[in-house]
Amino acid sequence: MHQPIGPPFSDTLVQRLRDAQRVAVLTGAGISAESGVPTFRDPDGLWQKFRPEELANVEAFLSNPELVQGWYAHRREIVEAVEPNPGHVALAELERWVTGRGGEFLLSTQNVDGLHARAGTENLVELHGSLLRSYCLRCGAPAAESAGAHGPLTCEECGGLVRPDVVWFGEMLPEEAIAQSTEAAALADVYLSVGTSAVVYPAAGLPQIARQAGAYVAEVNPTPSDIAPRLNEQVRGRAGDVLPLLVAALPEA
Ligand code: BJW
Ligand code: ZN
Repeated sequence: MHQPIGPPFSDTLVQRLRDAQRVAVLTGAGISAESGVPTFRDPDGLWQKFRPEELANVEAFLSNPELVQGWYAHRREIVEAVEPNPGHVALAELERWVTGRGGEFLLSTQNVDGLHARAGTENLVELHGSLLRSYCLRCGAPAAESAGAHGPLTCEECGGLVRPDVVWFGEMLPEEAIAQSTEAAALADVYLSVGTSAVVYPAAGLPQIARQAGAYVAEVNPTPSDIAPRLNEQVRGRAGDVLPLLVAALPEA
């Protein structure tokens, strides 16, 4: 018996995209997995080796700043050594397709790796900050990394501890970033949730806001996320495989 091999997504999703005026996307660590950036919660993820409570909150940082700075320096080296993958590139193409037809597009990412910008996405919101920036905990001055320092990195201006410009547990997301993302979710005709386990809020609330406001919401993930049952469609597959197929299924702008 031969099963016809079709695309992993429905005709409905393609049709909704064709008709959409506003498209918004949420991404998580899974979209960068195929570039070689480890996710957090998968079996080979970052948190199998390091416990989040030791590293991803401000108390952990204050009790062992060198350990936490070292962990982020290590992750920065990883992201600087990798390239965006076909999933990132397809989302940049999707933006050009939507805006080329006069529509609106926003990509809200939980990732701190800078790969969406490198792939060419323009209307981009970084909900959890960026690994590529640091600032002084005491005076707020942006800090340049100084390699080979002994002891924890400190601010050149005031001697305060230098921390990565990321959002840890218990910290507020950048106000403008969450406001813009919430508005785009509420107005979207189609919303894609890509490569996230959807356990961390408020980001995980965005696809649900979109659904409640009437968008067609699809998830792209090889395994169902926490919120999958609440969405319209689950596209099972890797972002780097599925998203280029989805963009190829759209008519020329
Ligand atoms: C693939 C793939 C492939 C693999 N293709 N897919 C409401 C209810 C309950 C709790 C809260 C709530 N509101 C707030 C909270 C508290 C807390 C929270 O959410 N806790 C929950 C865990 C219970 N939230 C916060 O504290 C947030 N702040 C806040 O709300 O402020 C207001 C406030 C303050 C005080 C009290 C109360 C409210 C801040 C959250 C900050 C999260 N920060 C981190 C670390 C960033 C820095 C760093 O990078 O180190 O962000 S945690 C970590 O998780 C990181 C990620 O962005 C985030 C999400 O993870 P993500 O991206 O989903 O990755 P994974 O690994 O979980 O999943 C990967 C997925 O990819 C999997 O599904 C795979 O299957 C899939 N996949 N290969 C497609 N090829
Ligand atoms: Zn300072």
